[in-house]
Amino acid sequence: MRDREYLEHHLGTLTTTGGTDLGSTTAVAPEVLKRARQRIDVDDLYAAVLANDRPKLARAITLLESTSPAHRELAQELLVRLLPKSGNALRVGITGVPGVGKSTFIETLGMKLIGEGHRVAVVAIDPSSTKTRGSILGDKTRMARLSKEDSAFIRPSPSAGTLGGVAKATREAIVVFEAAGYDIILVETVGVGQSEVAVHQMVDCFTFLALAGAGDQLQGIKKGVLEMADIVAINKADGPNEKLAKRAARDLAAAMRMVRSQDELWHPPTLTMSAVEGSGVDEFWGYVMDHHEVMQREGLFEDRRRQQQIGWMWAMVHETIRLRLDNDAAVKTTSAAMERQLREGTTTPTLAAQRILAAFDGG
Ligand SMILES: Nc1nc2c(ncn2[C@@H]2O[C@H](COP(=O)(O)OP(=O)(O)OP(=O)(O)O)[C@@H](O)[C@H]2O)c(=O)[nH]1
Ligand SMILES: [Mg+2]
Repeated sequence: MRDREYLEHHLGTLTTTGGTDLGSTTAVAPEVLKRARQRIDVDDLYAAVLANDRPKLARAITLLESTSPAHRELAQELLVRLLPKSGNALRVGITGVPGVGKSTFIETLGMKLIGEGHRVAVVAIDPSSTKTRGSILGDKTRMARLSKEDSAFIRPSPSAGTLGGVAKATREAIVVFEAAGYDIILVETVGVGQSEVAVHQMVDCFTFLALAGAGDQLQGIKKGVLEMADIVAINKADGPNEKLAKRAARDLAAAMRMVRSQDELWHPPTLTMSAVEGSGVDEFWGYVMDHHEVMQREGLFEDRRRQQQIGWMWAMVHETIRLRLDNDAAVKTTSAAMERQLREGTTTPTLAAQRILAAFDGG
């Protein structure tokens, strides 16, 4: 039922024009906005979000993901009103290579949390996903129990677009979920490209799931991710794999000590767990709580959120400029000419760059 609801809202009146973007850089014509307003009642959506009306919550988020300029404008109206009601959830990021068990873990953790009386929203960032429909259903089957719970809401990644656009939609979805009273937000991202950095920018606690390798190798671990992680967990520590996982956890703990300063107020713990069997999940959440307590006590919690707001603002500025640059007619003409001249060896990259920027400034 929920899948159908979800798809209906995707395929219904709020059509997206493909790809999630930061939206238009030009003003919306008043008559276009008026027509959009006739179909989308912001007052009604606002009240419905606060009342946690599930179909309308989905609709509000679809509105945020829309690339139509009129929808973008209405979405911002809705967000501005919801913003004072948001900010009260704990936001936890969960990253790790494809197949490490993030969705399985979120299902187990989510069930535990709603059992304790929490309301859990799950969002995802997967800018590489072009098979949106497939992954919606895929994720829902992986979280089969959680997706049936009234205290949980699973929202798959917006359809493929720029990472900036996808991250923006997810961040805005968090505002909506918080206003609707969800007190824990879990953000899943696949550990490829820059999506981890984007998630780190929007969560209070950033966790990293890893696997023990075939030997005693650790798999898929980038130094950058260890630098960001607040908690590290080796998943699939079950059956014959358990011993290997324990050893991997020790190695990883040592690696963490190398990349992290000992002066930090929080020393990221490394644990083993099994998302399938549920072992280690309580311990994991205990660390999330410990981390939260330390951050609050040291005044770092609010600091981090404020830093994120500033980082977010600049990300929007950079992304918007990049979009404008890419879509600028004068830039397109000049850059074609500059690329030709570079191939012919009749200009230098510096001069060519100057010409393109001059075209942009003049256009
Ligand atoms: N043995 C074992 N298998 C697990 C565990 N957690 C997940 N799996 C299995 O690993 C596979 C991948 O799990 P997912 O939860 O889909 O992994 P994911 O990280 O969400 O994958 P992507 O969304 O594709 O990045 C599935 O077949 C799971 O059943 C675990 O703790 N132990
Ligand atoms: Mg997954």
